[in-house]
Formats: sequence, C-alpha cells, structure tokens
Amino acid sequence: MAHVFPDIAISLPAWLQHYSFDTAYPAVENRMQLVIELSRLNVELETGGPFAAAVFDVRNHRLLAPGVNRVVPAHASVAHAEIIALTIAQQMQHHFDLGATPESSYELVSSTEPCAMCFGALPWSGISSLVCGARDADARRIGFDEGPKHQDWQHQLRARGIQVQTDVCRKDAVAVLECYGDKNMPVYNGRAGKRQLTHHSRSLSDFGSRHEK
Ligand code: AZG
Ligand code: ZN
Repeated sequence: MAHVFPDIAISLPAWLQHYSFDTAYPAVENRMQLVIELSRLNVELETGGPFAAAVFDVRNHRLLAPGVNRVVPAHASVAHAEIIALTIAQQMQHHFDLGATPESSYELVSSTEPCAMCFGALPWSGISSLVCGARDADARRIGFDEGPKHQDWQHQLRARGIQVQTDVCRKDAVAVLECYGDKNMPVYNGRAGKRQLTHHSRSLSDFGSRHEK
C-alpha cells in the first residue's frame, strides 16, 4: 500500500497576516523596529518563540516577506524566523535564489543573530545583506541553544558577498528575549536524545495546544 506523507506547510500566525505594514521602511532602524515588534507580538500572543525576521527589497526599502519563529506550533525544528522569512520571500519571487538577477538585492533583518542552522542557510538564499539586533549570547542567556557557530561567522558571510550589520537596536531586541524568559515560556532545544525541554516550568504541550487553533 502506498504511504501518504504530508506536504510540508508552515503557516504564519493569523495576526501576522492581518498586520498593517508601512509602505516602506527607509532607515535600518525602521526595519529593525518592525522586526522587533513582530517578535514581541509572537511572545505576547503566544504563537511561537521570541524571534522574528523579515526580507526587504534594498532598492526601495519595501517589505517582501516577514517571518516569526514557529518551531513548537508547527512541530518543526527548522521553523526559525529567518528560514520562514527567506522561504516566503522565495515563494513570492517564484525563485529559490533571491539574488537570481543582477538587479535583485534583498536584505534579511533578524531580531537575533542567526543560529548555526540559519547561518548555514544564508549563502544559499541569495540575500545580499544581513542585519542583526540581539546577539547570539543574548539568546543563550535565556536558554536557547544557538548551535556551533564559528567565531568568524561574519567574515565568512562577507567573503561570500553578504554584508553584515550587528547590534542594531540591540537593547530593544534583548528586551523581548528577556520578556520571554520572564514569562517562563518553553525553550525548545534539540538535545541529542536527552531531555528536550530546559529549565522552564510550562510544558511544551501546554504551549503547542494553545497555538494550533
Ligand atoms: C533562534 N535564533 C534565532 N535567531 N531565530 C530563531 O527563530 C530561533 N529559534 N531558536 N533560536
Ligand atoms: Zn535559526
């Protein structure tokens, strides 16, 4: 008998589909403040982890695609904010490479530096620049495992033609991470066969069930 395997589909939360975006976000701080606001809403509305990202068109500073962390509600360890924003951007362009034509130039803005997995995805995405708010260390401080990232990661991206800007509105981005930590929300780390959930008291099923509505 043939197996029926599910298609892969990860949805944005409903509130994000109805969010009222500006026509353009001219300054890098405008773009980062939007992304931080999305991370804050993802925490407040309990629709995922405290991370957001977005892809912007460098030529006109318009938003192409947003993303928020959906790991727990989507049952998908890859559902990090950056992967979702990049994938939605690629779907909207009908192309896996956001740098496919000489005139295309896209920027990924992330509320926290990409983890090891998302770092790995960046060169293949075709983006031309990356902007980060909170640091890797800020996410680790509240218990997230950001994976084995080389100290040299920024240089590695620049060597592949991706510009990198860090610490943009870092304080505001860190405030969202700390708020998530204070709420005692689940920190979902892959633990190589050991316990999945770190030191927090709320259970993953409690979290997940509220967001599968
Ligand atoms: C994460 N780090 C970032 N930057 N983004 C996410 O969505 C994450 N999930 N876990 N760590
Ligand atoms: Zn990631």
